Amino acid sequence: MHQHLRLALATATAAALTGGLLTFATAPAVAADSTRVAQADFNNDGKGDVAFSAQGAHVSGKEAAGQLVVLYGTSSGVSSAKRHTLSQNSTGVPGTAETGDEFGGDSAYADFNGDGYDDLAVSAPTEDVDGDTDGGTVAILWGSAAGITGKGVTVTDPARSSHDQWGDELAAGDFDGDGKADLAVGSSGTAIHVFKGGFTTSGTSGGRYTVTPPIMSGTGGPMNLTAGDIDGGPTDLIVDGFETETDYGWNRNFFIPGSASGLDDSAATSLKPGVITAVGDIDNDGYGDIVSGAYWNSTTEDGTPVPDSANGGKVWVTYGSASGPLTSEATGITQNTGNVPGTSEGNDFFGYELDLGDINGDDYLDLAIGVAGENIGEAVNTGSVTVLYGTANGLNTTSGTQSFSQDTAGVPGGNEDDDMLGMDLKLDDVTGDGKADLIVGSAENAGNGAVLHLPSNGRITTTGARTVSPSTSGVSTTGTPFFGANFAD
Ligand SMILES: [Ca+2]
Ligand SMILES: [Ca+2]
Ligand SMILES: [Ca+2]
Ligand SMILES: [Ca+2]
Repeated sequence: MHQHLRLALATATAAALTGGLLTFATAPAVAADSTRVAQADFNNDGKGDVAFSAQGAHVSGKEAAGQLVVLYGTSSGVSSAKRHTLSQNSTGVPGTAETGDEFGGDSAYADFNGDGYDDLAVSAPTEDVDGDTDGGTVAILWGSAAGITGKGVTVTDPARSSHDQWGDELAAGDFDGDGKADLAVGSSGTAIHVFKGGFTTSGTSGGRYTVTPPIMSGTGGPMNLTAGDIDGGPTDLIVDGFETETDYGWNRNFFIPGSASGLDDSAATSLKPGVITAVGDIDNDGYGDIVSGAYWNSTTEDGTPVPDSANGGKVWVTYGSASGPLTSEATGITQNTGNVPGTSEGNDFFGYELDLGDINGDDYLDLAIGVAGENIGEAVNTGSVTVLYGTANGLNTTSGTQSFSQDTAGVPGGNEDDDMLGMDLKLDDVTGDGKADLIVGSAENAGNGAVLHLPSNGRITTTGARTVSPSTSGVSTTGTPFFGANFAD
């Protein structure tokens, strides 16, 4: 979620001024989940780890230089006790922490060098590079038995003069099916640069090529990149962008299939809209399914745009198949669908963030939905999270649904204005029991941010719930660090 933080910053500012969320925005970052959902394990101990940004953090007095926080899974879940907090001033991390770099802006994990430890690609998308304002930088930080300790290399921008914000979007996947993880890097331009796997610890990749989805130029490039296998072949890429054929401001997603020769943009097809996407196999048929959050720019069933003010957000679910995404059969879910908790109201931002994971261990992936703009009682934009469970027939919207806010019994904290609970989230098994736990970011305390941990006992439970805060994690609460605004996917 790169652009997600900018949204959050803009939103917080606007909220402070107007008492309401902005109705425009660009996006958040999402997951490289494939059909079985690959969660990060940076220290290879069998327990999922989570990495997220505090990209607005002051570092050595430099505003929004940015930090990256990695929480390691334990049998009791994640806490600030087992973590690394890194900046560009940390030993081994390329670069230097400077004002406005926004280190941590986006991040994506995979075992890039094939040593068994997941590694983390991380950007500082608004870092100035050799006089190029907001040129952006990308680094890969290597995993190890000790986790992400800071040792890393720069992924050099091969076309600096043709775009800015190198690394504004990152996604990792095996797009050519050779068994080596590739890295897709977006920027302010339309071309996506793909570094082929076979990375060495000194940073050499196995080659490079570009793909160009049919998104409009001049709109800041793609909003989000999400890797996942939709058609049973090599990993595919979902691009959240803007449709070339329609008016500016109308967002559209694209499916770019992987192939033995890598991502094939000539075979790109259009998807339902949404500015944040996750991929995983909900119905356990072997094909990854696409969920996209159209939280500010939703549609009617025939695809006609609906003004944001008229809806609270929609999540489109497009199931995969051997022939690719079954877009014509996609279904839209809102808070008014079936027994989905809540009621759809303008600017609820239902679908602000999404992630898929298997909460109950039944091999059907379950969906967590951020509703970051939800008003509850007197608390404006306090936010909530909805959980829907997967079945052989897809997501169950009639029974078994769950919803959590900070006023839910057992959840730490309380609902306050502009907490924006659900501004990012992850469903990862951080306890190692085979059941995915829920990790939720918020803008708690005027943009300081916080990360809420809700374990699974077969369902998401508040037993064992805890909050991880910036102040216990080595992140200054000066300014608006937005601790937990953007999770690595
Ligand atoms: Ca681990
Ligand atoms: Ca590795
Ligand atoms: Ca499926
Ligand atoms: Ca499940």
